[in-house]
Amino acid sequence: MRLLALELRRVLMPLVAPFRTAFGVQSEREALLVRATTTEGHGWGECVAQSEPAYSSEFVLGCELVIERHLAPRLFRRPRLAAADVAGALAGVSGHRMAKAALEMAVLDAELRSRGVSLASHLGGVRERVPAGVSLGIQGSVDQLLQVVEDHLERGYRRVKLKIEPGWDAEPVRAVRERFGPDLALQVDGNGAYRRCQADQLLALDDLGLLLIEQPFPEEQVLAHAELAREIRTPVCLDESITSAETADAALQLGACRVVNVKPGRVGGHLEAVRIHDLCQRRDVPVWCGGMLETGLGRAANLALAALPGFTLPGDLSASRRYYHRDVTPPFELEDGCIRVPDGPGLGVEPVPAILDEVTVARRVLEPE
Ligand code: OSB
Ligand code: MG
Repeated sequence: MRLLALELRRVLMPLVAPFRTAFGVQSEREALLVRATTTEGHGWGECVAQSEPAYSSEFVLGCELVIERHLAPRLFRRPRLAAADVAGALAGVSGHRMAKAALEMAVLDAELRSRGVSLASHLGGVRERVPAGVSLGIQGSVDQLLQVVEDHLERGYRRVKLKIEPGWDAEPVRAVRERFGPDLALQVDGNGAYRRCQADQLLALDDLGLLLIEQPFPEEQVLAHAELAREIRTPVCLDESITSAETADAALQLGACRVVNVKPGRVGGHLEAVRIHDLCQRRDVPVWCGGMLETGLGRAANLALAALPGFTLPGDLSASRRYYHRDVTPPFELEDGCIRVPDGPGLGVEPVPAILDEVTVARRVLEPE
């Protein structure tokens, strides 16, 4: 097929509650949605970059610019384009994986819709429903945290992830463990906020029965994670540091992690995410699907990925209402602590036009020269 146009929509959606991590507080989600028009029909992509380059170096306006100036022209130039060619066509641009992933997702959706194949079956999914985990931000007090955890357990979430930072770690996490008991599937995420010399604060978490500790040190400190992994019994999991199948392979060889958080946007797309799944499966390394507060479009694509057999831990895949009062797609809901994997062609979901228009703050259409 041939790419005829790319529509970029910047959307702004209020979050149900502010989300605080070690790198900042967010009360709304700014996101970039991409609609690809091709000779075979259209498809949707979502860019997971946030407003600020804090979680990673990419950010929404930067993604718009790199798509317009550097990525879109490379795709328009191709007389024939399949989703499997997108990464290669964009390889001359270094980095910018979240922007690239959004384009690949849109082309892949278009291709699969036209063939009547669901993304889950295309990627190799084997599950119809996946267990839902919830990622809970840093709270104002331990009491508030206990309340928020309780609310989500009542809704049926199967696993809880707590955001931590120096000063908000052993005490709140211990309080949650004591209140909800040893059977609660509990893990923590440091978002790179710890220095190597603060390893003692991480070791203080080691007797709390955590499933894993996610990315305590900054993105580039892979060796620091390998050193910690030798000192701590709790499995170390990497998020920010895993930017490709290549870096995942290296991190595993270095012993920097025993579990991998796979986020398609961070690694340049769903096809690269499947390669990470495959290499981890060959080594018996559990993977789980991370989240970036996606709208229903990105959520649909993440659910498809999480349906693969190596995703043996619950992901940061929550119901739409955990994030948004009104999602751009029909809302994803919890059913007995699980979310159903869409089985329609492509993503299996589409934005509701009226809602999409309401949350759109900027829109432009890119076309071949
Ligand atoms: O580190 O996993 C993270 C959200 C935005 C940026 C980074 C992260 C997160 C989350 C939320 O933890 C996951 C979700 O529910 O989408
Ligand atoms: Mg994380």
